[in-house]
Amino acid sequence: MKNHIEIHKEVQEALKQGQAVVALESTIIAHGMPWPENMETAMAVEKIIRDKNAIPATIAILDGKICIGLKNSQLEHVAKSKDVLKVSTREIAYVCSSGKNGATTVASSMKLASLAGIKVFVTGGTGGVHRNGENTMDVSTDLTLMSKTPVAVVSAGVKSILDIGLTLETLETLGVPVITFRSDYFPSFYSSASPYLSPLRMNDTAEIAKLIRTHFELGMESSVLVANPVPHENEIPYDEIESLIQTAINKSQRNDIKGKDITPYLLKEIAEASGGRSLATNIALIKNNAVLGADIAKAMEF
Ligand code: PSU
Ligand code: MN
Repeated sequence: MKNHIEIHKEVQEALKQGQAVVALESTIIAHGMPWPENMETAMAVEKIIRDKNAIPATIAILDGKICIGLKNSQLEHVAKSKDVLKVSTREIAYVCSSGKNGATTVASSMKLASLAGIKVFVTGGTGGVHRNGENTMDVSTDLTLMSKTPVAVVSAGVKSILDIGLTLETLETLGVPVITFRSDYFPSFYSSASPYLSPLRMNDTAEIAKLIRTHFELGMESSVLVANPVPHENEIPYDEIESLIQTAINKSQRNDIKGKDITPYLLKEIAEASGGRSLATNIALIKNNAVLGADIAKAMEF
């Protein structure tokens, strides 16, 4: 396995010392946001984590090598180049064996973070069960990996391009604890709430860190999902974003967009239709998640 993975020196050192490390995905950079906002955000998120005295480890595959922790030049390649494939778990071996470049999703980042020994992972939003998923069977591998990867995930919930209710049901089936930070309702990415109650609510990071620690000490194989509502001042009200989402889904069906292309397609359509407003919200919530993720990772140090 060592032949395929390169852990950045700083990340390696932190893991050895038991210092807090926060893993980050790269699909959000390569396929979730446009240049140059993607690069600026990726760097800002790393800085937020460093300022909290934790070490960021952005994950990507470059020239077939799995990189845990990126140099700025590598980050820039992921953000700028057109040759960076979207890599979920099933594409990892292909991209490695063919020496290609890939940006990792929540699923593949979790898997690789776990191989490196990292316990906390921060993203914007996770994948889930798509609307009409009970017929199309479009269910993100993110959920499968959450069922069998002991890495905590901090996200702003799931977008309503997904079926939030079915996603929460599936997380229950898969045995994944779901905690919402300081809210009774599970957040819906652009909005701080959704119509769905969160299975658990916790108000402080030490309490969350203790639950995660206990979950892993008991040998549970699943993840813990920590949902962090976008700050009120940055949110887009549920009803407002809903019509844009519906228009984007209809357009994706007319254009016969399928499989792994659906999520990036919808994100791009919604960003354009909202005149960049959804992008600003996206950036704000990722930063907000980085703060919480770093706080949790720090609280797990001791
Ligand atoms: N949701 C977002 N932004 C994203 C993604 C999801 O709000 O950028 C990305 C993440 O990398 C996630 C992936 O893991 O999309 C899920 O893709 P799919 O639905 O094809 O499994
Ligand atoms: Mn899918």
